[in-house]
Amino acid sequence: MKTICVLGLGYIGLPTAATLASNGFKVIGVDINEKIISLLKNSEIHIEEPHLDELVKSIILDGHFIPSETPKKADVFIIAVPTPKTDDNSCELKYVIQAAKSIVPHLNIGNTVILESTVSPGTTEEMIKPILEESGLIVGENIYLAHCPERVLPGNIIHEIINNDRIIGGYTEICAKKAMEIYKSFVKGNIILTDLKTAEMAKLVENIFRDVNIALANELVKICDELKINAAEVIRLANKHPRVSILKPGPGVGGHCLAIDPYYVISKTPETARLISTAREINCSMPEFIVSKVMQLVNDIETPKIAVFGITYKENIDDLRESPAIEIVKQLKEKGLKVNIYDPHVKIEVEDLANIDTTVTDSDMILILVAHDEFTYIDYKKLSEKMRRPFIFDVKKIINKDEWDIPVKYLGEVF
Ligand code: SAJ
Repeated sequence: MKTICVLGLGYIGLPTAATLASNGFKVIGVDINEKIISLLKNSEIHIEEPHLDELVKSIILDGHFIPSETPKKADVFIIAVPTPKTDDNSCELKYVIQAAKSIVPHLNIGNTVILESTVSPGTTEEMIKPILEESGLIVGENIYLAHCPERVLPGNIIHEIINNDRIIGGYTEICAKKAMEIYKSFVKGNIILTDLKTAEMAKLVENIFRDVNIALANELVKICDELKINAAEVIRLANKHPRVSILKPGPGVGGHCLAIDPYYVISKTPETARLISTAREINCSMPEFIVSKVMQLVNDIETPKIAVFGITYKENIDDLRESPAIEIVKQLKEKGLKVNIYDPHVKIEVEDLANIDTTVTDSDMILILVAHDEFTYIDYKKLSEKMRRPFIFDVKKIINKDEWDIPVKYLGEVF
């Protein structure tokens, strides 16, 4: 049985480790965060992701998954640590470098090292290869190096990790093939081999595509607002064309991928990446736009009280990274509004976000910023009886306004 050491047990590393362990590998799951390791030793996990907890419980029980604070000898090393954005908008490599250095003492002839973390084009060869070669082994000759970018959608990771196509970039063709041997044990989609830089760039481009297209939808909302046209209806009608598919406008773009990855291309080619850069600006301006609409809706109230529904960066997860809802709450508070938040997915010790009644009581507006499933099951009529002035601003368009005898506005409507 091959041993795989997975470094980084976050949103990508843990599901990857769990999937490998349930597909016949012995997996050593490494994380520098002691809390994560001690939770795992008790068969508990630190993130919310559908079906992940059952999977982790079963692999710990059958002995295929061993949580550890340090790397151990293995046949394959997979690095899946965060690559956040630095203050100057380039790719922070310190965790990747730290992870690569930590495996050097454990490397042996024949080992394969795979980087899954998202990085700027050129990083795997320029930064990771020299670190691995500090072991005295030579990449492409007696150890193998590949980049296999993750492409799973948070909230649907366990399904996508198996069913999505995978791109594998190798330092050499043999490096790519060595990495493919691992992924083909569980990937049902196609596995496409290429070189390192192309794989790095393809990953970034996937998220750029989405960010740019969301920016178009968001800009249309602003344009239609100026022209007094219903943007939601315009998008619905335009999408009836067989080759048009405009994405959904919203409060902005959050998460650790779409809101960050474009900068890794912009920082490398700032003069050229103009569309990508403008898309970022448009998406980053959406919280301010939403706040201006809220202000317009409550301008007749002295100290408006807003009940914000949803603070995560998107629906049905607990991830707060780069969440536009956080920025909206901050800006509303700066304008002197009272804001309470209801989010059944988030547990913050200092604030109770799980109490819908306290959030809504005496409020003047329910502001829906995230499309959590729970928000579609609520009896809004009953809930509105607790409000000072019943009104819903549904930015994500998740409730049916005809169902409730309360004023409801959607983002994109004329108001
Ligand atoms: N959003 C909109 N309008 C839309 C779609 C999304 O405003 O029509 C917003 C969401 O509310 C959220 C943000 O965009 O704030 C990002 O959400 P998402 O669901 O589009 O994507 P992520 O960031 O959760 O995951 C993306 C995925 N990439 C693509 O779909 C191209 C995922 O497959 C990647 O693995 C992930 O980035 C990553 O880690 O790179």
